[in-house]
Amino acid sequence: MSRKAPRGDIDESELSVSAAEDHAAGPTAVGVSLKRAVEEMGVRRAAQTLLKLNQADGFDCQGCAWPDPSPEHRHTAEFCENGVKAVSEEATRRRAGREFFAAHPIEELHDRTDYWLGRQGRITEPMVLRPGASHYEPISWDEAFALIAKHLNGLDSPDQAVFYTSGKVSNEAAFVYQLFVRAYGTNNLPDCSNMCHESTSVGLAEVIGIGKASVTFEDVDHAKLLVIAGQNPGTNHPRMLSALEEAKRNGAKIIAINPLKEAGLVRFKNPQTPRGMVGHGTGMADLHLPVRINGDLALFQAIASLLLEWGHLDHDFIEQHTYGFEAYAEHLRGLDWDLVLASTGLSRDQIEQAARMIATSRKTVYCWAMGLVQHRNGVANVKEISNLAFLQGNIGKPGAGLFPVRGHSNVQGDRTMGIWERPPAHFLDALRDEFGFEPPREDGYDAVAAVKAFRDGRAKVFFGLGGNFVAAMSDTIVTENALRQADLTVQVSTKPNRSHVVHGREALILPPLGRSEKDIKGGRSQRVTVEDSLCSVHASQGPLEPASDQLRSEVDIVCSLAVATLGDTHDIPWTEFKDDYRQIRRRIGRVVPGCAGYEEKVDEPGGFVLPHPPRDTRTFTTDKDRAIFTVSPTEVLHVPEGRLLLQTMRSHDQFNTTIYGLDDRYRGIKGGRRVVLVNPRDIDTHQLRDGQYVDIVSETDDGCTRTAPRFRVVSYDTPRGCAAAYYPETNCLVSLDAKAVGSHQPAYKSIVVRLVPATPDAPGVGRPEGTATGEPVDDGAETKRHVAPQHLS
Ligand SMILES: Nc1nc2c(c(=O)[nH]1)N[C@H]1C(S)=C(S)[C@@H](COP(=O)(O)OP(=O)(O)OC[C@H]3O[C@@H](n4cnc5c(=O)[nH]c(N)nc54)[C@H](O)[C@@H]3O)O[C@H]1N2
Ligand SMILES: Nc1nc2c(c(=O)[nH]1)N[C@H]1C(S)=C(S)[C@@H](COP(=O)(O)OP(=O)(O)OC[C@H]3O[C@@H](n4cnc5c(=O)[nH]c(N)nc54)[C@H](O)[C@@H]3O)O[C@H]1N2
Ligand code: SF4
Ligand SMILES: [Mo]
Repeated sequence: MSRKAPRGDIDESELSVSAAEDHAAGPTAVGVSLKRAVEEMGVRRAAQTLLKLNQADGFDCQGCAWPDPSPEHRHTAEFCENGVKAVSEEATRRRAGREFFAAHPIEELHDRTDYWLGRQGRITEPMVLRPGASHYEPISWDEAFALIAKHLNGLDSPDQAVFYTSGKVSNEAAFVYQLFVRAYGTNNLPDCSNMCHESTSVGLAEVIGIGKASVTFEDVDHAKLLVIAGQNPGTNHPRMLSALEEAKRNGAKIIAINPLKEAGLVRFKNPQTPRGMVGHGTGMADLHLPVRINGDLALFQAIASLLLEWGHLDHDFIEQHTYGFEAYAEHLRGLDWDLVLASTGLSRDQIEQAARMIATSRKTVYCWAMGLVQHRNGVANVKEISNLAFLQGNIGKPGAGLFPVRGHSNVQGDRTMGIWERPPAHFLDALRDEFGFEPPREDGYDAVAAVKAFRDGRAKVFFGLGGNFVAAMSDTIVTENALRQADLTVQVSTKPNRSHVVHGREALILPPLGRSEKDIKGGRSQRVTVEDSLCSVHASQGPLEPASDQLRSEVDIVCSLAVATLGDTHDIPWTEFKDDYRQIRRRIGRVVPGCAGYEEKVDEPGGFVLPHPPRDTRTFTTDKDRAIFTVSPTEVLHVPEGRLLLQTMRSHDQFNTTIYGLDDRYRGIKGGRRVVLVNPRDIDTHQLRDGQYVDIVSETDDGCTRTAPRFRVVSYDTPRGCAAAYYPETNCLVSLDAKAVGSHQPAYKSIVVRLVPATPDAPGVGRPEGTATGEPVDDGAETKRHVAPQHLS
């Protein structure tokens, strides 16, 4: 058994652990940013790029979907450490050209981690893997489009094709993509949102009529209280800390609800201020509630029951704007506090403290991210935090509202543009009226359903516009085996990743321009548009020369594919679209609600804000034409004896499946990623040792055990019974059927696991014995075992 890391790949024996940090950003962040920028881009290119990042005349950061302040409030350096990492990753000088693919057979690439693959640099030309071939080889764009068209036109039904989207795709590319897919004849448009804020979209749509945040940037500034639940802004939305600092300066308080004491929610050293660079910085959370994983629903209900008991309600709002209050109040009156304490792991005193802060705030903003939604009851969690806001009328008034903080920089915009497997009828009607064809009306596959369709042979062609589907999805081994059944897999990707090495019978990689790059078409420099977490739409234009002269924009790729596949069967001017994006925006203005006059509106510096009825006028377009209180049962997620509840999260040195580096600085983990954070008392009761190597084993309803081998146990301040590890290494533990009720979002954050001492107890990288293929091992016992190879990261 190999215990040495492949050359240049992750060597977990280098892993070191120190105490978690008590603040985010500060001078270290500036140092790390500059170092990363210069290493990847060189000094000149780094300066050229960063001065345009998040500026009104520049390009939108490829990192998260945190909004920009209005143009007059922007700094010259309007970005964070992780924004610099995101840009550096794209604007790197490294190249994975044809020589790279010629030098590395697919078999070798298959054993590499996503970290190593990503570090090889930008892909420079289209590549194809012919049936049975050992290497990817160059192919012309025209030949590539013809090959895809041949496959698509050869299917028995358009529903045998699946078109995935990741949330970096611009509004223009997203619009033409969904148009092409529907003109081709299917709604199979799963996206990263299915794994991300799907529970938010479903839950909010039900209770307020729209699945988006109800606040503005100013509301955050003027809030008196911010409740931040299941979110780690110091790492994942770092500029949010500046907004929180500003709010605190205006007198706001913060409650953090999180199993972990995340550094960014303890203290922030703002690099834009002297106090942040040399002083103590700003204290963030006034109260941290170290809730047990999945204890939020019970916590929100307990707080609500106290508000009810103490009479801190906005009766006018409840009466005029809500439905279902009585049933909800009835449920709260009967709340079982024993269940609450068991579920939350908190004391009554801690909960009362939070309730008092909420009771006395007249303007509260509720923020959340993955910690609330990636659970079986993710939709119920979203509805429950909404209940809490409704009780005090904290929606549709200044300084208050619901704020799901989105992930990918344009994930929200892609949905607005129609990337959705369950499109509403009015959107399809508008497409029909504008383009003169009848779009398919049946719902398509979401991410989980798409995997099942490949697994069961119902789908044959996978097309991914960005992202890294196989690595991001749950149930890695099942997902990989499913995608291997495909006739053709196509990935539109900037850099090599796992979805290229887990491929169908034939495979293509199509390299697009990145957002930081100039996009010249028809002699004119084209801009694109994006939407942030606060429904603000603005333009983005890259300043850099493209990584290769072979790259094509995503708009071009989609329109060219449409021409190759559909010919002139539809009256859609694909070539005009591809040569002049204003023509696309004109159509967006006519089809997408709230986008009339799109071109003129995005001409404004800073763009425009899409309408949001609850935010703007307290109008709720729900079934009841009111905000709806809902009743969800109070539950405790049952964790059998000897097991722990595992959440899978991001380190400070990754963007989803793109691993930038191996340091999770704020949590004190350096030089490796295969760690499992466990409460010290659980380490004792489970008869483990700090630093010991264990296999993480999950047992799921399908009777299988799933194993992620060789993780180092790290003693960490997390609630009893709870553990944490990084994604995507642990995705193999989440069964496809572990998903949220109502939204089908994988339950990545509540996995019941046990930790089994690994043998031999030594560090290293390599495949564990007997699991080379990653196939389920049927060892004759009642259950099947899925053991993931260790390189799955
Ligand atoms: N640098 C960087 N930025 C990113 C990303 C990235 O990978 N890297 N990814 C982007 C994307 S796509 C997204 S969706 C966002 C994700 O942003 P986050 O949602 O902040 O990301 P996670 O790391 O998944 O962390 C979730 C937080 O929830 C907590 N948590 C886990 N389980 C529970 C629970 O049951 N209850 C509560 N209350 N808390 C819980 C965890 O301790 C952690 O602090 O970030 C975006 N921004
Ligand atoms: N266990 C666990 N699993 C999770 C999560 C979790 O918290 N825990 N989080 C989930 C969430 S919130 C999300 S959003 C998904 C993420 O799922 P995805 O969006 O599918 O994954 P990413 O890692 O963001 O995609 C990275 C790849 O995108 C390509 N890329 C980068 N920039 C561009 C570009 O400009 N254009 C194109 N065409 N390609 C580009 C690169 O080739 C890179 O390898 O993962 C989900 N999976
Ligand atoms: S907060 Fe998000 S969008 Fe802003 S610079 Fe940082 S990574 Fe980019
Ligand atoms: Mo996400």
